[in-house]
Amino acid sequence: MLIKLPPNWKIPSNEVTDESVYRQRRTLLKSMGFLGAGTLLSPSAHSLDWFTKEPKVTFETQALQYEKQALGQQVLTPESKVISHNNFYEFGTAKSDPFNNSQGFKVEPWQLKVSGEVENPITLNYDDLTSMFTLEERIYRLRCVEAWSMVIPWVGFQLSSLIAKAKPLSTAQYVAFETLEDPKQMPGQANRRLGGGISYPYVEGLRIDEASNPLTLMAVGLYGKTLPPQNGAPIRLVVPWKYGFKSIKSIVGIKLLKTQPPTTWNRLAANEYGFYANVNPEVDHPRWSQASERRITTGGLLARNRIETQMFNGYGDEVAHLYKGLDLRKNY
Ligand SMILES: Nc1nc2c(c(=O)[nH]1)N[C@H]1C(S)=C(S)[C@@H](COP(=O)(O)O)O[C@H]1N2
Ligand SMILES: [Mo]
Repeated sequence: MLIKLPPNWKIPSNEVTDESVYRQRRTLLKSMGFLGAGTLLSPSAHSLDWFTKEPKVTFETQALQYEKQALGQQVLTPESKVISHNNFYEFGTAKSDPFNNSQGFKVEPWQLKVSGEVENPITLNYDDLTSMFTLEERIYRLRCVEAWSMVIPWVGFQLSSLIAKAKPLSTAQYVAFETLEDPKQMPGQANRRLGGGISYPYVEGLRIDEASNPLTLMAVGLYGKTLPPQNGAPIRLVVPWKYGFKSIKSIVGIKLLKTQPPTTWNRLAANEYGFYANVNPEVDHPRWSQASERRITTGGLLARNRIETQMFNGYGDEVAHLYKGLDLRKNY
């Protein structure tokens, strides 16, 4: 008898909740007089501010058609936090910069070129991004190397489907990704201080077997709508078992290669950021522990939400086999 089990990422883990809890909390905070006036001056005042301020959205997102994933037991990070607490150095290094500096970002027209060691190089235009493949929802944990994490309902398609369309040659061993370079639109690329001193365009890479893993997602949306700029519009990578910096945003180029490509954070500080960057609670960052993380969920000012970090961010069943025989202390 064939028993078809759902993949691990579909199986719920924590307790059920959703954004309504967060809204109730806001109402409560408001009634207690916490919201509105920016009177607190401690460092936590700032986090209260970005947790509770309704972001001023001017960029227009569109509703997507996609196969929904059951919410199950995951505690989603509220949309308001997913879109206002970001790392996207092209728009500035502060967590609120990407939102604040990207609302005028132009995503149309867009071109995503797939090239290199392939039989069939292809270019996807803006409309192709959401129409070439059946879109599905994937609720994934996102674990930043800075030790905070979120649970995000992405919408997208497997990178493996795109790679298959390009017909990889047997010589293709790695996949390189490149973000748009446009200093006129991306102030962090025009100003070294604002852009954190990293060299642009931002580049990332995966081994071909990592790129082909069913978990590896090309996201075109979140919370059922097209991506806002600060989250990597119009298309970004999501590799849920790796530290967030691998999940490169606003991609214009995907190139299949024979050899391992350079990656932005590894280039900047090789002793701190490896090529693999698999989430691993046993291998600390040279400057901080990776054993636990601050889960950003529905809690406000007083929420601690410190949880233990899981090996491969909890996706070991799907990906541990990729690293058999590899020393994960050396290959961090
Ligand atoms: N091009 C580009 N991609 C990027 C980054 C960046 O600065 N530039 N930051 C990375 C980091 S460190 C993280 S944690 C995630 C954050 O994704 P989110 O803002 O959608 O949560 O994006 C990653 N992708
Ligand atoms: Mo990150």
